[in-house]
Amino acid sequence: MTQNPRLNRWIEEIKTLCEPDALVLCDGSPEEYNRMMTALTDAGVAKPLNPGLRPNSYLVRSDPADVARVESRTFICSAQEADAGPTNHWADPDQMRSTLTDLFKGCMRGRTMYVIPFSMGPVGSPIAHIGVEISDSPYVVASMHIMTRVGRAVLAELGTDGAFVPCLHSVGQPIPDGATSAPWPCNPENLYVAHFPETREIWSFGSGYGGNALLGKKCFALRIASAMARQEGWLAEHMLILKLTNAAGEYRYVAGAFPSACGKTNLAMLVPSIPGWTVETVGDDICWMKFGEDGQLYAINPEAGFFGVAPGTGMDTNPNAMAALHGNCIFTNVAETEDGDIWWEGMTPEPPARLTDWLGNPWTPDSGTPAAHPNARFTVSAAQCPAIADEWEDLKGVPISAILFGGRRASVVPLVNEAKDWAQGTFFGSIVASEKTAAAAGKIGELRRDPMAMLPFCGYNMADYWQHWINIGQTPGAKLPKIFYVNWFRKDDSGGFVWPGFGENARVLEWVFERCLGRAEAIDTPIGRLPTLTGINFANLDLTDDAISTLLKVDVGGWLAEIPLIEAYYESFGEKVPDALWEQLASLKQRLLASAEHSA
Ligand code: GTP
Ligand code: SPV
Ligand code: MN
Repeated sequence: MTQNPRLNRWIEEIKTLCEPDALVLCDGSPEEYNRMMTALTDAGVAKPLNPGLRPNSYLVRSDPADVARVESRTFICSAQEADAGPTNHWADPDQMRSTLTDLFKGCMRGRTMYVIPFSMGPVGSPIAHIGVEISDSPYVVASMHIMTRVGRAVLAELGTDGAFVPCLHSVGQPIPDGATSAPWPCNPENLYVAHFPETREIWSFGSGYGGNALLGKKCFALRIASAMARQEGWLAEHMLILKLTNAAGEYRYVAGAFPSACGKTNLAMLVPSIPGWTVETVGDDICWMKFGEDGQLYAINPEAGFFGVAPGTGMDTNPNAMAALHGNCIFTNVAETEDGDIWWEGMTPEPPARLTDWLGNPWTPDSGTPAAHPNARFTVSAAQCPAIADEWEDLKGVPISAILFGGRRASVVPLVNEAKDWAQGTFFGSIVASEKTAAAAGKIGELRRDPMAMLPFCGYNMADYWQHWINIGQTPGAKLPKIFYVNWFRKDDSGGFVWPGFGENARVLEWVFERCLGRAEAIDTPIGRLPTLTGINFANLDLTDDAISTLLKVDVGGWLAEIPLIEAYYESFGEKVPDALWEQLASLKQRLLASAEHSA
């Protein structure tokens, strides 16, 4: 059915295993997208929104048991358990294959099997890679249309012998003879999101939502790609990519890793509060970087759309996202207004008087429950974002000058801290901790280490990944980006955010930019290089001197209290932790102790 014999054999094999009623090779056309949305509407799971308010857009309500990534059911199936490492769930590849083969047997009965050829990255880019997802979910097909490049151009690029990552997906709910499908079929009791990094395969069963089901995203572009990148000497990261231009027209590209629901989309689309400066978007979630001939790291956004957190997105926080959402969108698990439009917490300052909530129940501001699920998401083509950079689909990628690491930290971590070199920057990335969000199932607010924002997404042993970062820094001829550790989420004693965030983050970006061009001052401190108290433009911000000193202070006691926690964390990885990181930790401790003694 295609020109690629390996692909044809795989399609035949899966068809025999899953026993679908019909098979469709997806062409990525608008007609195909419309067929999917019509099927979802007929099934009662999608609802067309008011075309006068939100043209060609749909509200989808998932099963309430299928609303986020499920990390506890996500597996790395490497031959050796040590290659998955202590932060991943490991399963023996043969055993997992046998478990999954049993589950997939006949799982598409009564359904159509869609074969979705997709490119992660602009078709033909030397940084891009191809995958093929087989899925029995029309929601997945439609979402993949928006989130990736699907169709004939991809098959042409694949040719007769091109490489692709096979991504097998089923919602895991065959339809018995004569019965009709559940509106949102899923099988949470038998959920598996399984990765085979050595053979570069993905098998996902039982969920239709987000990262569990759109396999090009976290499964391929991060877990499998990170393992590919290690072998091939490049980086696959959970990072936004933005283009920052100053009032004089000088520009630089910045990448930034923040854990799920910690501000990547917002930073990528930021409207700077500093006159004359602009931010343009290259990517909002994933970044693939390879060395160019000039020794710089060139980045592409492997995705073609945004699957963004809806709650908190409003005209005051992210007007570019709001403008992008004018039409042609899928909204999942948001609330519905009386006139057939959408709403979520933070979209407007005042909630509407009456809504239908994400579960389909009547809702008023007194209901005491969220109207939209906290992990409600919008799916929209990147091209619709008014801030999208002209070069976002450049085949050669964009050269990265700075990398930011960050997370939600109520205390200790200052607003911005520059690493003196790549090794210290890698150390910064390795110790990132963040409060858990609704993007994954589980307890919200708990502080956990999330190195490089890759904790749930690294397809191999995290300590080997750190070594890979160290190795990248030792590449001969490399012109490496500067690395910064930022924190927008510092809280005061009453629990409010000290830093206004959002558009005001441009003030930190300005300092980063000037540091990259060698024009801003920094002070060497025990924890890294910090701006001087006047190094960041805090004008017209309404920040007290107290707040500024909280944001920029070196909390020696707080850091000293972290040291044993970091030591214990590193120890949990055993021998594999790079010596370079242990050295970073030891010298940090020494500098902190010296500083504590000095001020005592
Ligand atoms: P994923 O798509 O899950 O990877 O998330 P993301 O990193 O793209 O997160 P996103 O930008 O969607 O932000 C998630 C939440 O954080 C939203 O509710 C935002 O309103 C909030 N947020 C983003 N930036 C800031 C900021 O600078 N300050 C504060 N206080 N909140 C922010
Ligand atoms: C994340 O959780 O980091 C996301 C959403 O970007 S999902 O695609 O569900 O992984
Ligand atoms: Mn993400």
